[in-house]
Amino acid sequence: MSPQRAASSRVVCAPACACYNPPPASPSEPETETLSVPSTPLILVLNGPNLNLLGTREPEIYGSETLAEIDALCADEAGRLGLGVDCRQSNHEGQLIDWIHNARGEAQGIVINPGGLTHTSVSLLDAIKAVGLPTIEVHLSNIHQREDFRHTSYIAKAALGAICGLGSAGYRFALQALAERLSAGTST
Ligand code: CA2
Repeated sequence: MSPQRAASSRVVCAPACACYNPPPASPSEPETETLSVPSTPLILVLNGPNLNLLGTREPEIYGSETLAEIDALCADEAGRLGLGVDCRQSNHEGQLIDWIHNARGEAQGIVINPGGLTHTSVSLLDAIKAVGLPTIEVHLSNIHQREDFRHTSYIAKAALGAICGLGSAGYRFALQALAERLSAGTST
């Protein structure tokens, strides 16, 4: 397993469903009616550089939860909302960009805490714009109450919205916002 893959966990929480999807009829059989099983919308939850260190330092800024605990919170909330989540973290800009590209056709939305790349990365912004998926930016801390260089977000230019300063609850609220948007039938 590569180091990047080790930082990824895919949790797909399918809602209970009573639909029956029979196997395809053989050519000799008369055509039968097929009831399709609705697929579970998948949300890619991305965390950027240094967020793997959560829970080890600076709890007064970022809280005391670990990233594994935040991933578990996302999986729980997604299950409650009838969504699946694919939670990934990388310290590498290119890896995050590749995951965003791969989300096209696979995921229906993105929740991203880009870490420090928020304030520097035009390339991450371009990737989010390129895939056109509804994206919500999350920050654990209130970036507007911190140093001036944290007040600018490149990602905000492409994001549907941003949540900051609410700690790990921000990820829950982001999933709720995407669920509401998807159920309203809006895909971007
Ligand atoms: O508040 C946030 O979520 C941030 O995205 C976190 C980034 C920071 O650069 C952004 O301005 C705001 C940094 C994450 C670093 O996380 C650490 C956690 C524990 C120990 C050290 C770093």
